[in-house]
Amino acid sequence: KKQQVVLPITGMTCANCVATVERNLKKEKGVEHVAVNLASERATVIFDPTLTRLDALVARVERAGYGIATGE
Ligand code: 9UX
Repeated sequence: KKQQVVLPITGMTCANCVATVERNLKKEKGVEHVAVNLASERATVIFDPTLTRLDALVARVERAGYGIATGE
């Protein structure tokens, strides 16, 4: 069963930022679809939970230089 998460991303200010976040999330094994929206500052990710997990997706975003918003 596929799993979908919506990650609130911080630090994205331009279209290149969006592309960077997308590219890095797509590198993760098991990631099947990524849609990053600049206006809403959210990344929607569909992935196979037998191949990866939320922590790994968060780590990808952080390693790319962006953050995950908390407590919104
Ligand atoms: Mo353009 Mo996005 O310099 O960091 S890539 S703002």
